[in-house]
Amino acid sequence: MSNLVHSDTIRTLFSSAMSDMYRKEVPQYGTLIDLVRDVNEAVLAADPALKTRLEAADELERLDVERHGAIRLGTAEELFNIRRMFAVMGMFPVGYYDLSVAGLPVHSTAFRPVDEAALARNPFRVFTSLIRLELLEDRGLAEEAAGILAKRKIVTDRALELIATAEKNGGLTEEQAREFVAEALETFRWHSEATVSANTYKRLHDAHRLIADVVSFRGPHINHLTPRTLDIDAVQKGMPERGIAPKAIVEGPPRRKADILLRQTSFKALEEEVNFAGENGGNQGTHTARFGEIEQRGIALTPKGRALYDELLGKTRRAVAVGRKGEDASSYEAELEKQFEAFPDEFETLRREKLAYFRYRVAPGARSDKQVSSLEDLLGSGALIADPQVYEDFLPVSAAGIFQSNLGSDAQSNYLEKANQAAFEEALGAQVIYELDLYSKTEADSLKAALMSLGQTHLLTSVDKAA
Ligand code: OOG
Ligand code: NI
Repeated sequence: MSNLVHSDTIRTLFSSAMSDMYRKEVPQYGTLIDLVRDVNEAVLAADPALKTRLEAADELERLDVERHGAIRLGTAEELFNIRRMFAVMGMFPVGYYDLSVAGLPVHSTAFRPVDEAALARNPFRVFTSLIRLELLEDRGLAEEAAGILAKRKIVTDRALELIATAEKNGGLTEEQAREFVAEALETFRWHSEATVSANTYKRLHDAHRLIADVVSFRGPHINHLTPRTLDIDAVQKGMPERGIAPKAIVEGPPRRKADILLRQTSFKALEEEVNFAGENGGNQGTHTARFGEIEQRGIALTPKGRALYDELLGKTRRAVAVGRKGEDASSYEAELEKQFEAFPDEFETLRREKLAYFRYRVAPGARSDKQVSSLEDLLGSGALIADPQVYEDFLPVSAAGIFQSNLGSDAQSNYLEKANQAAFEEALGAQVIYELDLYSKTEADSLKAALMSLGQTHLLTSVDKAA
């Protein structure tokens, strides 16, 4: 059918509808968006070279619409249907994140676009966690929670019909797409009516706040929507001036010249009124679920680069632990800076040492003259350009820090891991994509295309040729 709209269009309709809804539900989100826009404009004005680089790499346009959100699901069936829903929007499960390492009874993936054109149009991502009732010690409570979850339906009947239509026809018409987006929004809306009594809520909450958040409501309310900033330290500093109190530390690597991976910080947004179910019309209480977050994205790292990152972060966390109330935040930051002196801070060095992923392109107007003897010659002469590839994914230790801080503590803790990717994929009904495969393929493909157009294919190694 030729009258089908592109999945990128559906994703953009959806992310902008989500943003409008979240702005209404969580007023501080609007304040944050304004602050981030101001900071990004100031950064670009002060750094024309950065602006030119982002423009040339096709990255500037997406910045304004770039958001990620997060949801927490209760059952395998929910995860299965959410995967099908996101597929209609061109979003696929990338990565497996085991958060049991931080004492959280969840494991997660991120639904996001995977191909380069789709990422450039709108890289909307949703960090999606599945609760793991099997990790609860209180088996009776785990069973009760499973019983409550079994009764709810988080995707509307009409949305399920439209998902089936999209699966059958390979997409949706414009009219169907609009209806689908409106129906999909229903899944992520906040519900102030709890499905459980105040007493049950308390027992779930005592077992783990996350369990109460997932089990007590009709649906998996979107719990934050995060804009991307070009200077997270400026936003962190600007937040208190606009009445927002951020968490104690910025998660991820320290501030650097050559940004790597992902830096994130968050704040508690709302304590919301909840009506609990029960006789006599139930009773009132409060629940904190929704928060705000910002992120700054840097270059994606190769396995070698990632191993170095993990090592330096591990050393930092073993040396200084930030306390529940953010104690020792400044010694943590000092330690982090010190440890990361061992991580090269020039894109050029990151590339030469194969610590990070790049995307190659031919410089405008560059011609292919005689054959050169190395890639370095082409880069040196300016005929070939290596742009950093943005890290499009998440970091488990950082995600755990964001979870913890919004569950009411800045304390850092390190537990034994209980990863179970097979069980996660069984629930998902699909395998997750290994994120690093995407970056390495982009790098190899772009290099091959650039060398072909420069007539320098003799420089391709056998590995590149096979890509
Ligand atoms: C998700 C927390 C993780 C991130 O950006 O790493 C996260 C959640 O609290 O549900 O948002
Ligand atoms: Ni987040």
